[in-house]
Amino acid sequence: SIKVKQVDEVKISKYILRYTFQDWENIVESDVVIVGAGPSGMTAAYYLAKAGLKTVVFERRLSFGGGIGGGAMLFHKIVIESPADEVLKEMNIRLTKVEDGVYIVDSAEFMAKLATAAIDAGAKILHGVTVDDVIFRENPLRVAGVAVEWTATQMAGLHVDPLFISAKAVVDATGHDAEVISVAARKIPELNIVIPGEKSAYSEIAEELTVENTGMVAPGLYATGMAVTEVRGLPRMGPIFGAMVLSGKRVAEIIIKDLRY
Ligand code: 48F
Repeated sequence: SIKVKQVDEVKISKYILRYTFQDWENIVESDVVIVGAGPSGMTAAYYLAKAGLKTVVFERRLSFGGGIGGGAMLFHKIVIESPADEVLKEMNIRLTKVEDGVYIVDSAEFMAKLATAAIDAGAKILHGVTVDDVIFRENPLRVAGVAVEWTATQMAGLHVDPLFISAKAVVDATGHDAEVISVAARKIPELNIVIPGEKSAYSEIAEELTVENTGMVAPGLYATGMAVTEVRGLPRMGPIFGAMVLSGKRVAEIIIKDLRY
């Protein structure tokens, strides 16, 4: 018979609490906070962590991948175009070539391996946590971190104050709603952030425009992925994901440069 190590309930609880709080104490002072574990956020996390930056991803849900899992109308294939295939190949994600520079990928493999790549590079991904505000500082005016709350607390509508996490860079990778940039625009008018909102689909041009417009929105605050289309008034592109990956890579490169890392 298999001898299974016996661990009592008290020990189980103590180990979980001890190591959880060790992580949280470390995370409260991060280099980079990424909000959202979708394709753009996890790609950014991969490159930032790989460069040695202390990177944490807060994800509202209990899953990885954001819009990857839903694919297009729940179909489990996603289109990727060059040069994003190079990033996926680096993560051992298998691609099927459908024409020159155009590939098909399985959504489950894309989600799982992208998350694995980010975690293996050293990024911390925490689930069930919602970012509902930012921290700011004056002289110079900048975003200096985020406020976090349990998603469950928010859903229950309980009156609970958040915890604060400091960061040298905050990345809005929340997708179509650009939630973090929206709250900063509303609550810190001095940042002069104007959000025109996303346009209807025009896939051919939307991909490149999204990557090109990726970057800083205000000091300390960056946009990647569909948050870029919302904040810059660009068209959407639907279930082609090359720009999400390339935008994640680009925001990481910009932050690495800005932090002179
Ligand atoms: O929506 P999502 O996948 O964003 P993305 O990286 O990619 C967009 C594509 O999936 C697709 C598309 C491409 O053509 O149109 O929509 O821009 O991932 C965003 C993640 O952020 C989480 C959300 O649950 C999702 O997993 N999220 C959103 N708001 C918050 C958040 C928040 N306030 N706090 C924490 N997580």
